[in-house]
Amino acid sequence: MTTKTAWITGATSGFGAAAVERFVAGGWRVIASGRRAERLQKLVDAYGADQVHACAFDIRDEAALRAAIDTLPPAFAGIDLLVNNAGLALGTAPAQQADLAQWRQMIDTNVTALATITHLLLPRLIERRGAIVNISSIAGSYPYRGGNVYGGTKAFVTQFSHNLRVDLHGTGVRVSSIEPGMAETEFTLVRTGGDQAASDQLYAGAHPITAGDIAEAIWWIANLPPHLNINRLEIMPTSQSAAGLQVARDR
Ligand code: NDP
Ligand code: 8X3
Repeated sequence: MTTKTAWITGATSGFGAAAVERFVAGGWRVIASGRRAERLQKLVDAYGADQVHACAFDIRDEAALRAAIDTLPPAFAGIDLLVNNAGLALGTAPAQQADLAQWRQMIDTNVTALATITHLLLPRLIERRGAIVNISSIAGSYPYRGGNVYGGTKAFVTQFSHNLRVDLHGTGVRVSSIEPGMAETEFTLVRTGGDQAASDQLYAGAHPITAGDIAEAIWWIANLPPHLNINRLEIMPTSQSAAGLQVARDR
């Protein structure tokens, strides 16, 4: 059996780092990308340069992305799977008090960069009859206070996934959207600007999804028989459920 290659974005922590570990354990080669070069280097040190190729760059930087693609070592140049995982939420303020720069960063990362890397890798994915797994979120389906632009970016990811499937009809390329609920990673630390206490408090006693749970879901989707496509997979911790509409009343 030929060794398969996955490009996992956002490989320096959380879901992405766990996915690198899962795919390497399963015998795949992995291109691991993210901004924090030292964390990527640790993956190369742990698993070896034959199995992990590190690409340290900001995914919003199109020139850096193109250079990373153009300089892939030959063994990593054919791509069977793109895991579009790099992303973030910034802030929890309601729209009327939110920071416009944070909105732009979320759009640039979660939407523009995700679409750009997908576009640039499509020829290679079509050549290999490969797969795309996009990491969306329940925030794209269920509105909540302070979810404003973050939820909007994830609604894009979900619908982009469905539309990609239609355009790729007949190519053999599979496209999936995974929509996790509350998961304990560095996500809340990033969202709150480094507030570890807020992050700990959010997850305390909630038995949230783990990064390993999502890595396992990505692995399962990617290794299904070629005639099966998971269109969307919504996963919540048992402790989380959707609740409600609100009513503002005259006083
Ligand atoms: P983490 O913060 O642990 O990981 C986010 C990853 O994205 C990091 O590896 C980070 O790498 C990378 N990233 C962020 N911005 C950039 C950038 N500009 N360029 C390159 N890489 C970038 O969070 P999660 O693992 O939880 O998040 C992974 C995905 O899952 C995100 O898309 C998130 O929206 C989504 N998600 C998370 C949920 C949760 O509750 N945790 C639930 C549903 C979806 P680096 O900083 O090194 O660049
Ligand atoms: C992360 C899940 O509910 O915190 O996408 O927005 S949530």
